[in-house]
Amino acid sequence: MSDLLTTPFPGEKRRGSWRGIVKAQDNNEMTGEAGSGLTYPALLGVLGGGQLARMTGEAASRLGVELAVMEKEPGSPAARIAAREVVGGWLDFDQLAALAEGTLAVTLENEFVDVATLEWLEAHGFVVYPTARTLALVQDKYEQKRFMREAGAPVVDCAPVASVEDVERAGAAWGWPLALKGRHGSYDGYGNATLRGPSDIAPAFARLGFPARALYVERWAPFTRELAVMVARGRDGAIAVYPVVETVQRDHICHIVRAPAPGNAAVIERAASIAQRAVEAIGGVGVFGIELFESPDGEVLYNEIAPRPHNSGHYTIEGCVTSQFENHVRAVLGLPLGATTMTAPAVVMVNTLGVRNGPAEARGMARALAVPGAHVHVYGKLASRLGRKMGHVTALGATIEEAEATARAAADALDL
Ligand code: AIR
Repeated sequence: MSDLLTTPFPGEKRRGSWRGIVKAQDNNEMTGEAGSGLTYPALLGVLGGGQLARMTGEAASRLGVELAVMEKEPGSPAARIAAREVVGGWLDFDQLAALAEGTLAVTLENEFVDVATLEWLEAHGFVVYPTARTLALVQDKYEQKRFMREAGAPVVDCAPVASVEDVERAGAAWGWPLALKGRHGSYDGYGNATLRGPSDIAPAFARLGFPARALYVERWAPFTRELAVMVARGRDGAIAVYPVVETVQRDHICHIVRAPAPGNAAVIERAASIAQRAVEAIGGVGVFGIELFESPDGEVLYNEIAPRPHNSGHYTIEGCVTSQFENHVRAVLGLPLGATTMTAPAVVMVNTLGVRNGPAEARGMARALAVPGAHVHVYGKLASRLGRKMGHVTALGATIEEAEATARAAADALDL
């Protein structure tokens, strides 16, 4: 099993020895004294038109920056608040040119964009962040983990899968259960399976669509909770790290985010440091969401990085001095990053997922809006689907319990 990464969790031992740091493209024309202005109309191109693009647009708008949005279907949530809507697939180069023309920079809001799309934009002289290089380093989750591990991050053992035998060998080496995961395009737990033994392999292959979908297998990592950190990195390499948060998933989808994550200060510090180093290792520019696991013995394990604003950072809109979306805009435009300090001792975000299939309708809105202190966000998706992310609620408080009670009360009232 030459491809198996068989070292046990390296944890602390590897800290301080990160290798393979990619230098950012230092294209910093707007942060210097001489060029510290924007010219208007100022357009930011975004590949993807979902809620992340829409919230990026809200933040951009306050800086006088408007969005050009490209999505496969017309009428996406972000397109409806954008100055320019372009409809097309990622490799529709005429439409890509139409998106990028006249923009200050082009960014993305989901990592399913083709690397070739970013390469085409870069080759045609457009400013693109995150870069094609950065996206290429993270898009294949197996390669991402291998890269991060080689760079010194504490990453759980994993191996690519080409056959049933590969998984059986992993089981023999690491024991059962194992996690079988999609290498591309899986988020919110879509495309993952738990294997309790060899007889689970064939059904999991069928369910996950192997071999059409490439898979990798991962050693089972018992963890006590999930942590996440948003990190913003500017074109000049400046770093702004947000507070470490605790995330709670329900059916593999982010359900609650608690900020700051309660718990041992050393654990929190380690999580922040792993996240910062991960973004530096890939030469990231923009904001990045890093998901981590805390193990029962207080180790912190790297799970994955998203090269974009992230659900675990929605709390920053009201909960931090500068939101993840504003810092994303600042970073990709070459503007100075803003403070990531929290605006309250405790902030909690609760997601509101679709409870029916059909045209979207914000039932319960009046009751949700009547909850004092609840910041209600509805993404304006035209169709609801069971489990689809339709909105979220954030509340600030003196304690996590207080904030959570407020956020839950409003989220429970919403019926999207
Ligand atoms: N998204 C991207 N990667 C992960 C997530 N959650 C966001 C992006 C994308 C939207 O989810 O904003 O455009 C797609 O949501 P949906 O409900 O249409 O699948």
